[in-house]
Amino acid sequence: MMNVGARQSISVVSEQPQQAGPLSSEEISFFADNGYLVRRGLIDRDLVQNVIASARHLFVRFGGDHFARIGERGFLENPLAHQEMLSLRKTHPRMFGVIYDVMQSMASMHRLTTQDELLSACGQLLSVNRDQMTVGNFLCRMDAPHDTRNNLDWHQDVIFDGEVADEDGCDGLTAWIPLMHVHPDNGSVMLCPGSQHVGRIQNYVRYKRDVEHGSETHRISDEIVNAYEHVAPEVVCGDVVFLGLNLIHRSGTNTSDRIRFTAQGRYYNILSPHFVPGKLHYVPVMGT
Ligand SMILES: O=C(O)CCC(=O)C(=O)O
Ligand SMILES: [Fe+2]
Repeated sequence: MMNVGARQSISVVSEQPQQAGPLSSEEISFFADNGYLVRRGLIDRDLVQNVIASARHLFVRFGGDHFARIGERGFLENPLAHQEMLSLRKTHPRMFGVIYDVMQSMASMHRLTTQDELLSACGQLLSVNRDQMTVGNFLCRMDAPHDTRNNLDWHQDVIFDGEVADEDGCDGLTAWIPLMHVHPDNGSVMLCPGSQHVGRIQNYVRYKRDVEHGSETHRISDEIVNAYEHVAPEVVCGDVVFLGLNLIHRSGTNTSDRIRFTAQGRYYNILSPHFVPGKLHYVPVMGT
């Protein structure tokens, strides 16, 4: 762990060895104490590649044939792919939004977030059998450089409207999966270790940004957030960061010239007294 210094002592978690097999009891206790856990090399990289291939197919289908000239292999490492995606986002923000929305229900996203090793690890962290969990809110984020429309300020995942399957947050978690190298310069997710112990925060501000194509964001008072160390995990494809639903965290700032691609799944323990039964909904985003 390297301390990059700041009033709030931001620590970059990197340089950990890859681990294999089930989570150890130390890892499970670390998650219980800190509200997060970085697991190296758990995610099948081929499944990550399939998600990236899906994104490329959607850009070809809805963004234009010129995307077909950019090869599938190394798509996210190709500066041209990022230039073209950013140009589409600028010139056709609605189409970029459609691609963003459809990405969420691509079959490859479901496979990524329901792979065996991941479900087993989630089951270990939630103390349930992997067949006793729901998974939903599959999310593939595409965070543009210097974005102020869609980045998320300090929040708890338990608070999201219409997505809450756990009214308390203590029996659910988010698996946050980088689809590329994510580091402080392109927006490592920022975490407040131990903040999950406070439980669901009450005086929480949620607001819709007053900008076109902006999404809702959240705010938790500085007083609460600054009581904690801030940790920014540096991760590569194959890694996963588990976040308890009550953990306070926020998007990092992407100061690179590329879109940051990440994925998430949210897992809930159906045996929990806090579990809220619900169903997922298909909402058309084009041609209606
Ligand atoms: O990846 C990020 O920037 C954080 C996103 C996040 O916390 C969320 O989507 O709930
Ligand atoms: Fe979040």
